[in-house]
Amino acid sequence: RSAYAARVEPVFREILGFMERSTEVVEREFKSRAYGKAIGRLERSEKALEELSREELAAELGPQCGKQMLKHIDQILSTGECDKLVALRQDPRRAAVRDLSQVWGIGPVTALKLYVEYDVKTVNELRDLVKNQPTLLQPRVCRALECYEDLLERMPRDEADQIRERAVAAAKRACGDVIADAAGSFRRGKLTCGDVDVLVAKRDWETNASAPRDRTSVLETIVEDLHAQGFLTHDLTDVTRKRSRPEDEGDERDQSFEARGAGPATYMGICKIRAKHRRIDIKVYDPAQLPFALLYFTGSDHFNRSMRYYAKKIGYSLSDQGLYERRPDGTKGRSIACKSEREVFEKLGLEFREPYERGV
Ligand code: DCP
Ligand code: MG
Ligand code: MN
Repeated sequence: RSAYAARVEPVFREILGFMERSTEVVEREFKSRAYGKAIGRLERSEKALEELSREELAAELGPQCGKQMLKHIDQILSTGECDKLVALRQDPRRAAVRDLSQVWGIGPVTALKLYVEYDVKTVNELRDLVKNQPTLLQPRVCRALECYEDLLERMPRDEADQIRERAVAAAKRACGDVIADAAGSFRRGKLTCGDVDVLVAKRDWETNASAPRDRTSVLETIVEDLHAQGFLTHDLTDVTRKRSRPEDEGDERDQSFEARGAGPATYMGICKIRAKHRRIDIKVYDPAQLPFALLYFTGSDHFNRSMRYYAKKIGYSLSDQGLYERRPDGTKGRSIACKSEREVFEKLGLEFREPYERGV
């Protein structure tokens, strides 16, 4: 790496880290998400970065490297620091946003609002406030807030394995001939997992494409079963439309439980195992989509991003639901069927990578 890139990158990464946790605050200082893009360009650059001049580095960063960013780069290069970043590290708004946005369902926008409008700086202060104003947060965010301490922890792998087994057993009870397994960090072989990501598809749908309501009803059966066992303790998605509340619309995350169009039925919730609350996600897909869903939900998200980027570069579009040819206008063209994850790599002309080789 060039001396320039080596000095600029860590500072950019810090700015980016701040952006991911506290967009609103940081955007006032740094105006845009350009730093994330800039790092992406540095990572993907095919140039020998050690040969680049300051101007060439700026060119390599692309159009997002405007006057402001160049000013920051110059300061970083001459002093190793960036004044705005120094100020940001001490900004009380940022500290509050960083703390509050660790609660599931609270994003930077809500966190900043809580700080500005209610002077809430910590999760404990938020709990006190919610006691007096129970409707301040959405019910599912209140539920997540109850388990806040547990959910901060990553779970050991053997515990994730037990959750996986419980969910797979429930899926088998729900529809017999079923394909069900854990994706995510568990499938990548990680020693700890933030949650367990379970993918389900009913085998006999292979010959008879599944309707959205079928995927929804299979998911409902699985979720009811796990509730009846006392395994699931809190829902973070509304399990039925009847229970969904109008004020839940326009949330920072998509909360729909029901399958929509060709998409999966999705459940997010909290289960209890060994006296700890743990996060579990369950998704029911059409089996034709399963190889793509498995690839997508195995991640890592960084691996996905680079694979999607590559697919796009060679004229395809890759998602959790399929691989498509890309028309010149950027819209999806013909869908390319794949029977396995391995086939998706093949169709893109890529060497297969085992899940444990797909990033941290
Ligand atoms: N994913 C993605 N882009 C996102 C979110 C998720 O590509 N914005 C994919 C890649 C992830 C997978 O979904 O690996 C599962 O998401 P998780 O958030 O559960 O991430 P992991 O399972 O990889 O890690 P963790 O152990 O923190 O759950
Ligand atoms: Mg996960
Ligand atoms: Mn997950």
